[in-house]
Amino acid sequence: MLSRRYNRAVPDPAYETLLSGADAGIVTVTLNRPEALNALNAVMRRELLAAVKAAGRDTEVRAIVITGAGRGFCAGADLRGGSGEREFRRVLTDEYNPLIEAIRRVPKPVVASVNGVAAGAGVSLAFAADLVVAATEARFVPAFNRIALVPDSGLTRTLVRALGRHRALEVLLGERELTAAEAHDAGLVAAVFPADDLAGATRALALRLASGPTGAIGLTKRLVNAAEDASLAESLAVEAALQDVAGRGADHAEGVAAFAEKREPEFGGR
Ligand code: T3D
Repeated sequence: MLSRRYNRAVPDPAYETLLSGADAGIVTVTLNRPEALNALNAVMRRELLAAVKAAGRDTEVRAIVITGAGRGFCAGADLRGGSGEREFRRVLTDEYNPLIEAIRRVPKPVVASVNGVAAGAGVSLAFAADLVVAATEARFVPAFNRIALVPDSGLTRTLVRALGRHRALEVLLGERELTAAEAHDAGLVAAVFPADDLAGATRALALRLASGPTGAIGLTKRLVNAAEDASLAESLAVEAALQDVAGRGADHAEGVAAFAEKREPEFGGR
């Protein structure tokens, strides 16, 4: 249940590295280590996963927004610990990958509101969201090769699918950052706004999503996830199965009634 009734992100005693706010069916999670451009340390990775899962469980939450405090969105892995003795496979398998999967699987729309620079796994995090909106000065810096690492947290797949092999390699090997405008042109970013307008535009988008047919939105997200890997036959079968679920929801009945009565539907999210 949404226990916190406020419309801006504030310190939450449950979290050390996040601000969190909830109202109107929207949970806003703000990465809050601005002195490190919101780099992901172990605590933040754990807390962000917990926040996404909690929002997924809360039946009153109908949209999730992820953004950053200060001038950055997220600078990827926290590098302040140095390069020695890092357990890359374990950390990726146990911490980053579950976070990316949770964002992809949570049956509610997730909006990344990219307020500034994103780098490394911060780019992966932004593009794991369902809809990405960005400030004009936001930029997407691959960063991995610069410190002799490889892309992770899903970025290879995202970029190859969005840009194609050669442009993805140009970005990843050339360490060529994408501006917000370039990411928009590539279809990775839905819309770009002046910095001062980003929060308002994000809220308008989240409100629209949160007043939509939440069940059908969650099932549509599941279909899109499945369609990325499925054959046509598999995709058709999953569509049929999930349409059966959506078609039994109260929001579908409301949508049909509103159509017949020539009025706007009022979706309750069920
Ligand atoms: O072990 C694992 O976790 C495995 C997983 C790896 C996945 C990854 O994400 S690898 C990639 C890690 N990230 C990076 O390599 C990015 C490093 N940062 C940068 O390249 C630049 O900071 C930016 C391009 C993001 C922004 O540049 P700029 O000039 O706008 O800011 P800045 O001056 O470089 O940074 C501002 C502060 O943030 C600065 O602190 P200071 O000097 O003011 O006290 C800087 O040290 C700090 N900061 C930036 N990025 C990180 C960071 N602190 C810790 N970790 C960071 N990643």
